[in-house]
Amino acid sequence: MLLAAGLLAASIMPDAGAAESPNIIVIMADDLGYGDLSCYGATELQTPNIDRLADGGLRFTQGYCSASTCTPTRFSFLTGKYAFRQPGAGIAPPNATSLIEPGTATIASLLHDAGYATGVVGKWHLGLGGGDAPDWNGLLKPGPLEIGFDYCFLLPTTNDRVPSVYVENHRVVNLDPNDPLWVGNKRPSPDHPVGSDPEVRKTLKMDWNHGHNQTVHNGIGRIGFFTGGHAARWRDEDLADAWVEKSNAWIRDHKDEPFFLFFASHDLHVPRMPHERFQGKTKLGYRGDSIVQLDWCVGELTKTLDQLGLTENTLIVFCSDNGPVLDDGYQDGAITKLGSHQPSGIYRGGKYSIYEGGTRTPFITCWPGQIKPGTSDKIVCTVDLPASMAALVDQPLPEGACPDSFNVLPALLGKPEAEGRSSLVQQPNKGPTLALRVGDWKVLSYPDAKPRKHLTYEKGPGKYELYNLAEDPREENNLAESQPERLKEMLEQLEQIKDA
Ligand code: NG6
Ligand code: CA
Repeated sequence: MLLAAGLLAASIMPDAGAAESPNIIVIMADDLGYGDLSCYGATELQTPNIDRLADGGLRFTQGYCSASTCTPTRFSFLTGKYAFRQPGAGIAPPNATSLIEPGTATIASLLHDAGYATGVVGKWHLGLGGGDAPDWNGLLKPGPLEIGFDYCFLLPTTNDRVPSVYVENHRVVNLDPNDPLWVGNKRPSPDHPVGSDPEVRKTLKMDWNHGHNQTVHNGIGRIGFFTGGHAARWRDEDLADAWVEKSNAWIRDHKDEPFFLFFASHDLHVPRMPHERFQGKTKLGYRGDSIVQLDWCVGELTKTLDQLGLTENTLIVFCSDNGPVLDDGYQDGAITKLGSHQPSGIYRGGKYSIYEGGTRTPFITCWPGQIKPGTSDKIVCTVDLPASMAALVDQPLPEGACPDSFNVLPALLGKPEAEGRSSLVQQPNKGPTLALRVGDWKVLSYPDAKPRKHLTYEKGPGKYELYNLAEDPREENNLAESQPERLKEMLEQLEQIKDA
């Protein structure tokens, strides 16, 4: 199967006469579910800028991210390798070091080798630096710059994990050497403000529900402890503005050469604390307001492309890193204000889940003049972007690179002859639980399922579940017992992929 993907890469190119070396922007949302956008059926809020991409491009109904949490999806999106193959590719903790080895072929290195300027702005969450922990006061190396990006401006971990600072290229931005930054696992002093302290808790701007009771910064408890670095600290409310400002400046700097921008929004990951101007914009509380903020970001990027005359020569891919979650540890009204909104659309499960809601997420491609507007039911996944973008720019994949990335470029461009992926492995946060989708069928395998308390890491009635997604898109009718032959066949295929 991998071989077949390689052959496809060589044989199917976009139309001759298509703009050569188009700019490429991948916009990845955080925790955005299938039903969270008005172009995917949401009625309780409006996302006009993202809808415009969908109206002018291709809206996928079977577009996936490869895992139902962040780090594994981002790992796979960059490397074209399923995260279950990579030890330590679960949700990265605050002091995680670089997960992707320098020299690994990534979507960025492939495009860089094809002559592109390459930048990443926003959430990283793939570890920084080497050794035991990132050198927060020194050089944060290796990182994006060692795997193909020329420029980075980052939220190093997540917005709920410390440290709450920006990183630009190899350094924390605005760090005062007289106020060094310390990040660790233990409360650094008895008077250090932590969310678990009942007195401190009374003063919080947003209270926590579970976890998120360690260092308090900007009135919000976080995961992990940090001190120092005061001049370098951001406000949650300003993150989206920072991503837009840095991205637009970088696009302007590179307007005369082909560029690849990975715009990695933190929206709508917890703590959902959108800028004051978006607070209260929806009836759905800060979760809805964060979606509107994300939509604003998309509008600002497309406005810049328009101003620079780059719209026709830019392919935009819009996607998410995992499905939706309502209570992810803060009391932000996501549940109480939900009303009739359906974050996963009709699908079962969401973030952390192996069911469709965990990984079937909004997926839109837009390239005016090249992609005929419409919808597509082809199966495509974020893990396919390295091989597909390499094919777009005619950049050969090095031997063994991006092993799980299929060239689905024709599907991404809506070509009539296009086929999507023939199979797809879906992953919750960590293995060994995995699902395999082949055609309309999906098998779920739980070799050592350990249901966890607050996570929707559901365990099926048995060790295996089998669904026909065409007939049963909500995964309610487990056919594992009634279709033993098919179950066996698909489990064997999953084992083959795991061993490949
Ligand atoms: C969990 C956090 C959750 C979120 C998630 C990572 C708690 C209780 N839960 O451990 O809030 O941060 O990790 O999300 O702390 S992800 O989208 O980056 O994968
Ligand atoms: Ca996420």
